[in-house]
Amino acid sequence: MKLYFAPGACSLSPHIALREAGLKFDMDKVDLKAKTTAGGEDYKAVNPKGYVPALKLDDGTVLTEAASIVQYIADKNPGAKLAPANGTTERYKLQEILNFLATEVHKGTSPLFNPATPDAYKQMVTAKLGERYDHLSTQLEKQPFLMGQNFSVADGYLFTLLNWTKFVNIDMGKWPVLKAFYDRVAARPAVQEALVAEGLVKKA
Ligand SMILES: N[C@@H](CCC(=O)N[C@@H](CS)C(=O)NCC(=O)O)C(=O)O
Repeated sequence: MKLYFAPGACSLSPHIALREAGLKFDMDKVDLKAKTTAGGEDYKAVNPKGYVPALKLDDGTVLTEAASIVQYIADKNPGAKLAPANGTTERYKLQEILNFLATEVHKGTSPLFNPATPDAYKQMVTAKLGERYDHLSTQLEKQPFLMGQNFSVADGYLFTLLNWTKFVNIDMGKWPVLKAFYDRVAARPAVQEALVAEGLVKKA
């Protein structure tokens, strides 16, 4: 398998999942402006949508969309318990959370990275995002992880999205429960390995 990633982007979520699952994989860094990879590939030929993440399987199939990729990874090693079994109500709950993260939080944050976004719109987006953080905070007040007592692929995704707050001028101090969650997930060895591999933190 090969993960196409950009440091600190949403591809960090499947990257964490791959390490949590203990799977073997290669990585290829994507230049999102040039749409080329460090390995010398034309990235648009890999993922015509031109964005990360993409996961190329050993048979050549390319999976895209973070919420789908992380479920594939979880199912590759059920023993790691990164997702409830397919077909169970709990699995639909996981999909509900992944979809919320993808559409409300991930895409709710994206405009804040764009220098062309007008300030008034940035304020609206930040306020709406605050409501989403409030919801997540209420959930995580009751339990350590989004699905309950155990870490799942949804937690790696939320960690990735919360990691962006420092770049978009959002003060996590307003959501101490989310900050505690962030620190809890950051302390996981697989997460540290992913951060080091992407050059986001130095090896301890
Ligand atoms: N719908 C996609 C969105 C992926 C996405 O937004 N990727 C960003 C990085 S976080 C990207 O590569 N942007 C560059 C571009 O759109 O050209 C998913 O959920 O995986």
